[in-house]
Amino acid sequence: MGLGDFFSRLREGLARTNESLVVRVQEILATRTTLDEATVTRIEETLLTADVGVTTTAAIIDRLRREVKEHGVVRPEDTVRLLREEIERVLSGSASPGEPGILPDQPRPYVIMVVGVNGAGKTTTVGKLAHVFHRSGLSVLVGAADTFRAAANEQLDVWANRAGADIIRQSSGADPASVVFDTVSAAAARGTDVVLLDTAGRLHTKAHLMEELRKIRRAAGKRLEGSPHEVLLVLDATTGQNGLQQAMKFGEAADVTGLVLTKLDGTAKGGVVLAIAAERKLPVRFVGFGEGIDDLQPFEPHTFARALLGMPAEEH
Ligand SMILES: Nc1nc2c(ncn2[C@@H]2O[C@H](COP(=O)(O)OP(=O)(O)OP(=O)(O)O)[C@@H](O)[C@H]2O)c(=O)[nH]1
Ligand SMILES: [Mg+2]
Repeated sequence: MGLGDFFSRLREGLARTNESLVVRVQEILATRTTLDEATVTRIEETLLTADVGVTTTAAIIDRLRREVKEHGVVRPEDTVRLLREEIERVLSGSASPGEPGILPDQPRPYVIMVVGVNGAGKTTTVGKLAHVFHRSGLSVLVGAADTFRAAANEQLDVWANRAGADIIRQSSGADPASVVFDTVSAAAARGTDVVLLDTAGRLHTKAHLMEELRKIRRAAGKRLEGSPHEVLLVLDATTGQNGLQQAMKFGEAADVTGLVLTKLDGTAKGGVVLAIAAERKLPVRFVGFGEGIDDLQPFEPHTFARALLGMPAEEH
């Protein structure tokens, strides 16, 4: 797939949010010639409905009011431009520096552990990530450290196969820390570039499950000092703001280094990305927007903003 195709897929994935957000704002503006107070209030409601969040909505609305005050009349097309600028500004605060997908100067093997609540999309994300790395010419080893669910191994096997990655697994019920140790050992022995560790879904309110996660983490560090180099928290965007807040608590309990937002295609509330970005607690590393292997991309604020707003890909 070329870059243009990737952009189209992202934009397609974000179509429902675009409809609930940008298209609605455009509809509101279509019948007006100036931006009056009633219109600003309707735009505010639209942003809140798309789960953009109170902080970000307030920032956007403040900006609109300031423009009206300073320049008197604000034309509808300028409103959409202001909206885009504000969205980009908020998103760029949450991007991680560098090129997230490619990892040129990182230690080898580069170990990434994937965590999150039940059903968030962890295993799917591991499969898609394996594909992203494999596609960029890196060797990938996947560790099946979800030994809790009986079918977990088979599901991960299918994804590893699709992505062209090898997998290390033990029987279901085995100690996940031991799978992690085995996987990192095998990767070190084989000279593998990237290790992806899938873990079982869990709730942060269950202390023993959080302790297990720390133990899994230590097992990687014991075999390879400094690893895991990243712990990615997978968040299901369809759970809306409250769900995400809960899951963020998980992040605090588990030494998470970055976020993956999944299922952005399944929701009209993709504005949650803005809400999460505004908090600036953890960088958004990847976004998932479908069940296919190509439906994951490194998070890049400018591109994401354009896709969210339904704009065409930029010409280079
Ligand atoms: N539409 C859509 N579905 C997704 C996406 N990511 C994952 N899913 C679906 O969400 C469901 C759960 O995904 P899994 O990857 O199994 O989630 P998990 O976090 O590994 O689940 P547990 O291991 O049981 O905690 C599956 O049906 C996936 O196909 C996405 O970006 N978009
Ligand atoms: Mg899973």
